[in-house]
Amino acid sequence: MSDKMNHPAIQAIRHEQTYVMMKPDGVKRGLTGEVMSRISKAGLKVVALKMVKATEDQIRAHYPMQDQEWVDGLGEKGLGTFEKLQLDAKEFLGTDNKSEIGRSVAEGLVDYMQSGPVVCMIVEGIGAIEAVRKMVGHTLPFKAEPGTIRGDFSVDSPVVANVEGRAIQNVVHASVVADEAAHEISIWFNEDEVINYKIAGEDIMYGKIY
Ligand code: IDP
Ligand code: MG
Repeated sequence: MSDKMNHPAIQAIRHEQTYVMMKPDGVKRGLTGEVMSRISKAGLKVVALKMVKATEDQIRAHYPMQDQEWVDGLGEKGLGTFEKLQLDAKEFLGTDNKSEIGRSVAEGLVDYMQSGPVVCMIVEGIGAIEAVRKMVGHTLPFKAEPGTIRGDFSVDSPVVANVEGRAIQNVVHASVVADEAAHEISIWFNEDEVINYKIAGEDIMYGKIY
């Protein structure tokens, strides 16, 4: 092995970690094994794992509930779909204000994530954050490509969800960027819950095979 392989920058790429969580609908539908299988087959390693009944405080810490931009973004996602379908959001939701809609979606999310067990995982490997996010697919199930977890296993729409006053049920959560991953890992796991071990494919998938 080249000495450069031990360079901290290379090791950081090699051991990148992301936070993945089966949401209550995914757990109840028995999709945890399917999702873990896809992650493992891609060569990524689950280094921490547990099923919990999330508390309200954990959910409020997990999502950036105080970040107005994030809240507005939640409102905008739904509004875009109303516009596309030429539906008047005001008629169905009583408002077309992105902040108001976003706040109500965020509160729905707090209820959704407590509606059953979640399965929490730390997933490690080269480019793990982006790799898992690509596997997970678009937030809105009807926009998620076939082949992605959300595309293959969910079909929800923000219009239907917002009119019903609930969050979109899209099977799984995954971090988008490194800061988010670090924050989420710190919410759900203590350091002593992370286990280092070697997976069977590690030498083949992460090293020279000739
Ligand atoms: P992400 O889960 O793909 O990262 P975020 O924008 O972070 O998407 O939203 C968090 C979660 O909030 C989504 O996974 C989904 O469950 C829910 N959500 C997002 N947008 C809407 C919406 O317009 N209506 C209802 N629920 C939504
Ligand atoms: Mg997100």
